[in-house]
Amino acid sequence: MDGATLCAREPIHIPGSIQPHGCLFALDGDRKVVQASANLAQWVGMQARQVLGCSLADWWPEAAALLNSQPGRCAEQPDVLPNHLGDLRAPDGGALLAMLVHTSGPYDVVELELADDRQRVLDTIYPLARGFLAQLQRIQSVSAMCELAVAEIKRITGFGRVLAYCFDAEGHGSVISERVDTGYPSYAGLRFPASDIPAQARALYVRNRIRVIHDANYEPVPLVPALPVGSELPLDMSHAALRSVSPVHVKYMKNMGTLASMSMSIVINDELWGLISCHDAQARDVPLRVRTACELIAGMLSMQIDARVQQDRMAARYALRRDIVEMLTAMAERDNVMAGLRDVDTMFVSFVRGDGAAVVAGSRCESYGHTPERADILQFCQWLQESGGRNVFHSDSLQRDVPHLPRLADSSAGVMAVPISSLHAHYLVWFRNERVHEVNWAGAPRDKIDPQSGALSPRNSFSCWREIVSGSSAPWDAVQIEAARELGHAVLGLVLRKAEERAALAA
Ligand code: BLA
Repeated sequence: MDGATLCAREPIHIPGSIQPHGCLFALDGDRKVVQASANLAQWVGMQARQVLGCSLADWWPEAAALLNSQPGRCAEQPDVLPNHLGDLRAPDGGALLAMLVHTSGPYDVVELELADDRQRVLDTIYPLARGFLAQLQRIQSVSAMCELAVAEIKRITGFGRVLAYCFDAEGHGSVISERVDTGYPSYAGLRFPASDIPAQARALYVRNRIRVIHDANYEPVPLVPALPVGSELPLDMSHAALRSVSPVHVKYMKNMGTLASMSMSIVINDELWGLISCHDAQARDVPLRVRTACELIAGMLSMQIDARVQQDRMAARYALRRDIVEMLTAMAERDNVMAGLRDVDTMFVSFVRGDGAAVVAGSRCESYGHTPERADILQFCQWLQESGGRNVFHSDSLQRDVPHLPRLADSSAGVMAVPISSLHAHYLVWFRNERVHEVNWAGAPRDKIDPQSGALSPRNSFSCWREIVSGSSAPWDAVQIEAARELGHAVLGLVLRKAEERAALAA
């Protein structure tokens, strides 16, 4: 099993414990306590064992009233994310506590932490959200949007390092903006390997969009009893704000010199596009109002990035369609596809950002720009035809994906081919040159196996480790692949129509 699979097996949603900066209890459908954190007494003056099996209304009527006062909370539409219902004093009259509630399976999960001053909440969050949104809307580029969000979050949280990073197709994350205090190493421009955040954690962060760890040296507080009363399954804590975090990740933080962290998800189209990550060398509290403000900022940022990405994609699609129409017109004016493309050869090559392109019809091949030898292109198309693929074929590494035709990779690194006949080996083919580039990793991205446990452990160093990537071209993006497919279909239609016209004339 590889390291990433191993990491993805850790059931981080059922740690059976919480971080100690608050307390938690779970209620069944009758509002009776079925499980509580062992530190309950410290927060509400009652031992976990004392309240188990008791109805909330009996031991803490104010909390039961607050829970009932929420018109939005109903069985049909449960709140799966912690919702701040309000503030109240503990039954023993202690500190003012903020009560957050969410639904997990058959349970209502109540979390309590120190409340914020209400007036400060109104004074800070609303002007901040309004100001941030106004500034955000004036910005065009995604990186400038991230810059703004990072600066704003740094200002309101005071974390020593705040950065935004976005994931690539393989799940590696590159730091696109960063603000750091002096004394912190900078991670700007570095790439963090996908294995730093295993798959189950990514899936969780799409739903649960903010996570805080006050102190990486914390002692987890167990839930009592280990399973909710009357259940054989552990409490699913996916959405609990106080959920105890994976020990592997705690080790990672410490290796990074981070004692406190907060991260917010940037979610686009239900996918984790990136994260804003905050670090501090010292343990620190993050009050509820600050968390809420940061969550809002990350939400607004996600929406604005989404809008920008969609607009860019539309513009790219529009430009490609314009080229398709022009190339089809040229082909329609000529007797055949080859002659038509000859008239628009520059556009044909640059259409999907190729360095060269070829049109192949059986044993004939015409090529433009930088391509392999024609004989090698023909051999490649023969292979495509024999392997029966009627779809777009694309690769950013010929040496990896087409190793049995090594002469292709000698002159080009990437290829995309689309069939233009349903019977014969007729193809449009684009080639891309090799792109040698440097990747600056935040520490060598090698799996590190713990010799004792056999488990993968986080790396110790995050300083720049340079890799020279060769043997591949720039990747073909989804809009380009789609456009090639469209052009292929349209040419196929055109060829058929011309054949029909010829048949009609001959008849
Ligand atoms: C979780 N790893 C995470 C999280 C981040 C990172 C942000 C989310 C938890 C949080 O909000 O703090 C990684 N942190 C980063 C990165 C940066 C950063 C990339 O600040 C960039 C600046 N981690 C490993 C290995 C494993 C691993 C080898 O390095 C697996 C064995 C696991 N990471 C791991 C797990 C979690 C995690 C299990 C989930 C933690 C949890 O939510 O319980």
